[in-house]
Amino acid sequence: MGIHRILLSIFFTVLIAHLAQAQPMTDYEIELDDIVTGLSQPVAGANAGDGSGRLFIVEQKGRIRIVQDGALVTDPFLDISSRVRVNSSGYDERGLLGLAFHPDYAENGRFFVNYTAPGGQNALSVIAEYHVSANDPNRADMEETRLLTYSQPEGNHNGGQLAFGPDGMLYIAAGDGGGAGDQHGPIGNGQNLDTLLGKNLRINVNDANGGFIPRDNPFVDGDGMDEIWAYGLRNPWRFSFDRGTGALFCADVGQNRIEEINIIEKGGNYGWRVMEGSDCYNPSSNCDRSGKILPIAEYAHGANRISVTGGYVYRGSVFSSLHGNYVFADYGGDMFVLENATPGVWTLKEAPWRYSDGPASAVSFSSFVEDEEGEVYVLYTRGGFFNSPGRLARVTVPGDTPLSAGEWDAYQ
Ligand SMILES: [Ca+2]
Ligand SMILES: [Ca+2]
Repeated sequence: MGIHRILLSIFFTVLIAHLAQAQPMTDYEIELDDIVTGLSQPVAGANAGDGSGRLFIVEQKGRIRIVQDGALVTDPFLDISSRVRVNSSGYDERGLLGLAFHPDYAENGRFFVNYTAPGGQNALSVIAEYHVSANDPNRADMEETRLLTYSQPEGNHNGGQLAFGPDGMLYIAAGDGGGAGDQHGPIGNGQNLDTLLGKNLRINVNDANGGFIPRDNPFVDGDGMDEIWAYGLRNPWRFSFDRGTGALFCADVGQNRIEEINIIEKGGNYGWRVMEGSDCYNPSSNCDRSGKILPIAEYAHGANRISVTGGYVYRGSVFSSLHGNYVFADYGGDMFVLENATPGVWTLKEAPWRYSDGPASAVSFSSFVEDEEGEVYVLYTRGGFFNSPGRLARVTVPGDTPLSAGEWDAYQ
C-alpha cells in the first residue's frame, strides 16, 4: 500500500469518526427484517407458549394464520369469517381483533379470541374460547364457548387486545363505544363504571361457576361492573405485559391531538374523556384532574403520527440496547422506543427505521407480536392497510450486541 493510500485511509477514518460525533445522536435505529408477506389485514399476533416456536397471526376478517419455521402455513389455524361482523372491503375497526393462548395451552389446548359478531346496537363484542384439534396442532376446532359479550353502539373503537397476565387472568381491551369524543351518555363511557366500554377488563377463564369474575377485581364488592380492572380509556387497541416485571403497558389511541402510553394499575382512572393525554378534553379547560393517572409518555399528532400502536417491552436476548425498553409505533409510520434507563423513569425516543434491504417507505403499522424467546415483530403493510399485502417483520437493531449470559440469566 502506498503512502498516499495510507494517509487517505487515515484521513477518512478520522473524518468518519468526526462526522459520527457531529451528527445529532439517534438513540435507536431500527431495521425491519421481513419474515412473511401475503397476510390479509393482520391486526394481532401471539405465540402459544408451547415450545413450538410458532407465531399465530390474526387477520381482521376472521382467520388465524400460522407462521412456522419462517414461513406462512397455507391453511388457517382457525377461520371464523362467517361469524365475524366486518366490512368485506375498505376501512373498518370491527372484525377478529385479539388472540391469547391459555398459560397452560401446551397441556389444555385452550385459546381465546376477541371479535365483533352480528348483534348488539352496531355489533356485539365477543370474548370466546376455542380449542386446538385433538389430531392436528395446526388446526383448531370450530366449537365456540362465549365467556363475555357486550354491545358496541358504533363501528369504531372496539379495542381488541387479549392477553394473559402473570397472575393467570385474561385481560381485555374495550374501547369507549366509538363515534367521537366518547359521545354516549351524560359522562361518556370511559368514566361510567356501569358499562364495560372504555375499560380494561379482567376475567378468570378457569372459573365458570363464579361467572368468570376474579374476586379481587376492584369493583366486585361495590358499585361498578365486576369485570372492570381499570377505566377512563378511549381505544386501548394494544396492550402487553412486560415479562420481566409483569407491568401492564397500554397504548390508548387519542382523539385529535395526543397519543399515549400508560402503565395500568388496579382500579386506575386513565382520564378519558375528561382528559386526552395530560391535557383537558371535556371540558376543554379547567377540567377535574383529581384521581386521573397520567400517561408515562405521550406525543402529538403530526406527519406519520395519527394513532398509537402499542408494542412490547423487549426481553429478548439478541439486542442489548433494547432490553427493558418499550418498543412501539404509530399506525402512520413512525417507530419509537420508550427508554427505561433509570427505574421508574420513561423517556420517549425517536427510532428511525429502514428495511434490512432498503430505505423506509410509507407504511401502516397495525400491531406487534412477541415470540417465545422475547423477540419482537411488527405487523404492517407497505401502503394502505386495507388494500396492501400484510407483512410480518422482525424488529432488529443493526450492529447491536447480544446480552451477556449474566444479563440474560437475570430475567429467566
Ligand atoms: Ca360491582
Ligand atoms: Ca389517558
